[in-house]
Amino acid sequence: MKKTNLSEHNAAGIPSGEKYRIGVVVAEWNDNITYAMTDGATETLQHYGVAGNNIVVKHVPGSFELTTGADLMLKNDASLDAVICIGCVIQGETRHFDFICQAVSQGLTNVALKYEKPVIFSVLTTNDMQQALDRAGGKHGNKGVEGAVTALKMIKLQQELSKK
Ligand code: RBF
Repeated sequence: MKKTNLSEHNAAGIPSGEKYRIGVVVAEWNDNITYAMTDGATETLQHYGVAGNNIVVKHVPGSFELTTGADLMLKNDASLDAVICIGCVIQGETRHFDFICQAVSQGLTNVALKYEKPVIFSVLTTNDMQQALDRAGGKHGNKGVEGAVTALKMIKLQQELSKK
């Protein structure tokens, strides 16, 4: 069966996070959404063995600032294995949406390549609030949970490849 919703993940394929240290950067815009995603992410990390004191949560004003937030975290804490970036950008009447989405997706890619560490794009880009609610613990799961699972898988991949 094609898997479209990682929130219903298969525990068998998910690495243990026991030895991992993970940053979470959270945008405060649309915080009813981003805080629910953050809860989903941190609960999932702990469920898979990441110690509470190895989950470092920092807040930034809006999704545009996620890039700087992730960069600062990786620059100042070399023991982080990955950073999960959580935001919610909702389409408004102006083109602001396009600029923020473009900047943050490209910005986070650049940070990942700069530090050679997984930087996870858990940013909702929706037409309206209902679509965001549906993805922050609603009918389409919780994309924060998916971000956590993705981080665990990417750290494992990086560690496997860097041993060779
Ligand atoms: N930040 C978000 O995370 N989600 C949004 O939907 C969002 N919409 C914005 C709309 C406008 C018109 C402006 C000016 C900012 C918006 N921001 C949003 C904030 C943005 O990410 C950033 O914090 C500010 O532009 C300051 O750099």
